Amino acid sequence: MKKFAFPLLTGALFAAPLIALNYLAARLFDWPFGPYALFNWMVRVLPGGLITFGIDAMIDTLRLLGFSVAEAAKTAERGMAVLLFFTALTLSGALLTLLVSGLQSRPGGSRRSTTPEAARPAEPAAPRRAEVQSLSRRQFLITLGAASAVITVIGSGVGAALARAEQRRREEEYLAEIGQTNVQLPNLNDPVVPAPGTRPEYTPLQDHYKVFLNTEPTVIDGQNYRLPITGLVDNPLSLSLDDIRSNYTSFDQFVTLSCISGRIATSLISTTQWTGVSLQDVLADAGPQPAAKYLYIESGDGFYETIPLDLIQSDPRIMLCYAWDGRDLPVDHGYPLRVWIPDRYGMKQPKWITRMELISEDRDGYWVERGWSKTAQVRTTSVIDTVAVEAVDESGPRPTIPIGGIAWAGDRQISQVEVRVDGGEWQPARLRTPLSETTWVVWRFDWPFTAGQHTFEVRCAEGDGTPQIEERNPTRPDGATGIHRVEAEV
Ligand SMILES: Nc1nc2c(c(=O)[nH]1)N[C@H]1C(S)=C(S)[C@@H](COP(=O)(O)O)O[C@H]1N2
Ligand SMILES: [Mo]
Repeated sequence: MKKFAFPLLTGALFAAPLIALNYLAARLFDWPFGPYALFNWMVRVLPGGLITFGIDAMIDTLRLLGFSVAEAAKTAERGMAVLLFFTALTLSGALLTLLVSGLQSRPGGSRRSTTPEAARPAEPAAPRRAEVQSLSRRQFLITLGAASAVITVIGSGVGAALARAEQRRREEEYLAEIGQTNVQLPNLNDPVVPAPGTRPEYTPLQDHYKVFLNTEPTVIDGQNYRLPITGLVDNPLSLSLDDIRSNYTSFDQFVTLSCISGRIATSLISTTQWTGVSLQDVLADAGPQPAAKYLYIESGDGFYETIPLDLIQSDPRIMLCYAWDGRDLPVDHGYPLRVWIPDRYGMKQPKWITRMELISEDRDGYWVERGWSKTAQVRTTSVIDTVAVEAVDESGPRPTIPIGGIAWAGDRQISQVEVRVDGGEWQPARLRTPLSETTWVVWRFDWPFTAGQHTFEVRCAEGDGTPQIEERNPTRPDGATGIHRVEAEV
């Protein structure tokens, strides 16, 4: 056993800096990275059953260790590739060392000691051959170890710094792509970078979808604006825009809004930041009477809706909103005031509000009267935005094609997104930390691809694990359900 320690150590001390230098060169000059190349090649030539077994074993181990599989799988795969390559290099190095030292200690090498000079009495202080060898071996190992450590640390350190710089560049690119915003996005450092072609996570304001009854948006004069709050209240109010902005605590909320009339993968869905005050605070000032059970809201364009008072009083997030994306509400989106109710489709959320009245009897809203859902609760959905065939990613052990999109469950959050190719196994996608608990989640799946024509499907589960409804349902009356499917040629 001891016989192999020296060659193995020598092999390892050569292997580590070689891999580090290779990593650096891969970052600097786009060289292939040996560990990934080897891994990739093995995956291709080894029998499929063995690969599946290996991947399953890895996933089971990750689960056992309590890792999120989707997040950790790629890191584990990379680690395995490096370890494998390191082992292979170390063994090759050890073999080479054995061969070289074998050559040096061949009998021919020591025959000289039988020449006449050697017949002289041995100098007593001369160390025996084995000692010389172990001394110089130790010297050799120390020197090699030091050099190896220095090169490994510097090579992998600089390589990692370059990789981080690349990540930062991508972030900046991402910010440039989503356009100008006054708003600080909380998740710019998220490691899950959207697949190229994924819609912007934060919708540029001018691209936010628009829906209104009339042919033109309604224009309201904000300067002379007053919001009357009347009906079953002790203290009827008439609030100016300034009253609302300065007399109540305002807050911001990243919000995804969608129209109930959108089909699966609709473009009638967008995300921006909403600013306003809690509707329950404002109503408290009006002093609702015990008989008051509903809030009736009327808009400048003839639209109207009713919200149960107990819903408003139980959910402080329900917002009387005066700003989007850090500026006054755009005219198209309801200037000067609109309402936000979490987890409801847009049809329950009036824009261009002109008056509010507390009433005792329920009254159906504009679209409810026309056959749409009474509650209009958001139905969980997931969408494939892109199969980025032009963006093959060779930075990992196996070349992959990024697939990406969004998933949204109103305010119920998304715990899992899965992708399936050609009706095969459902595989977990990685989830980007969303802007808030009420926005869509951007997901990404790096697919180790095969060429040809393929079908891609996506499904998701809510925060508590409830799966999205896979069965197809039309938009009317409750909102569409079903699995989004796309075809792509790779
Ligand atoms: N006053 C008024 N509010 C309204 C509507 C409307 O036509 N008039 N449309 C509703 C519907 S159906 C939707 S989907 C959302 C759309 O809001 P957006 O145009 O700001 O995206 O507004 C809702 N609020
Ligand atoms: Mo809508």
